[in-house]
Amino acid sequence: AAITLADLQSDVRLREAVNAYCTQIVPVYELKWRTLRPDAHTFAFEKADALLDFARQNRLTMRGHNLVWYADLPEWTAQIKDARSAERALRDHIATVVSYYRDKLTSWDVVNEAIPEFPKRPTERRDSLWLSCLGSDYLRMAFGAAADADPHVQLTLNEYDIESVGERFAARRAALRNLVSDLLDTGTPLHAIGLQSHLHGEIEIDTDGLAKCVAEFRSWGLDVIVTELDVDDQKLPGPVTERDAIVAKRVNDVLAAISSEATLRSILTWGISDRYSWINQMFPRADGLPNRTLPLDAGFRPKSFMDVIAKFTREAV
Ligand code: 9MR
Repeated sequence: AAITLADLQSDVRLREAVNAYCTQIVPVYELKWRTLRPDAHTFAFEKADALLDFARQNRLTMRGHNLVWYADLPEWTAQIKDARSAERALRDHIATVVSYYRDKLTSWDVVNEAIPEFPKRPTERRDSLWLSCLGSDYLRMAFGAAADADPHVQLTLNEYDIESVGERFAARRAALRNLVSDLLDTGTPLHAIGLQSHLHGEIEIDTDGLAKCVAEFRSWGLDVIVTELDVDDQKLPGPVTERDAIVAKRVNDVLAAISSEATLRSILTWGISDRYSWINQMFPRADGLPNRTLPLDAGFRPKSFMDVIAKFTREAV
């Protein structure tokens, strides 16, 4: 599960739940630029280190999220305006952070969310500081720098809204496919595709489209992992039994589609308890009922979401 240090420190039930159910954690904030980089010269590893200590004390592994993203950059990065300073900042960040955690993390989201929200063409890349200063070369540069700094860690390209039925999702799959094939054609050290799987309760999973996409990535030698699973239930019916059943079905469908074509070696949910979910702030329900988006409810009781995860993790063993 993804966790934040603040929640972990303030709630013993969260610590217990992570210990009871998880084998792996990922920091929500603590490895992002905004936390790690108060200024251009400083690396503030304390919070991420505290999470790594927690992981090690409890025999959990930790993955890294993320090295390059269009969002959540500290204000000082607005001073980066040209190719030279962008390349210097990017290389400095990746070399320092990845070598600091060398052999300590299992996997890194090297680039997060690199395709546009609504791609008009598969060749389109998402607008960012990095794209505007460096063009799409920034992707190759980032993966290369990460591989130099830790030759053993799994290097991942992480993307959302790949999983569901509809034109936009199909266009996003096509754009992801284009980007991945581009990276591999140019010899980029890319090892895995992270499917975030922030699922939309009211939209079916495109099991065929997703399975095809996963099969293709596998045929190119890539692993496919689930990195941020949860289900936005904002638009689902209120009654809890009905709502939980739809949420569990979405989770089942996405995991079934992926594992029909790949061995799912890693499933991370974006939080573990409904008490701590970004969906509560971003997509609250109009009827005022609490969201039910994660494997445990707000009282840390397991829901059918957890049974589905258990089924797939058993199958993987
Ligand atoms: O859930 C995270 C939220 O609390 C943060 O404010 C936000 C910005 O750092 O990031 C959210 O996590 C996102 C993740 O980093 C990338 N994929 C989408 C996640 C949900 O928005």
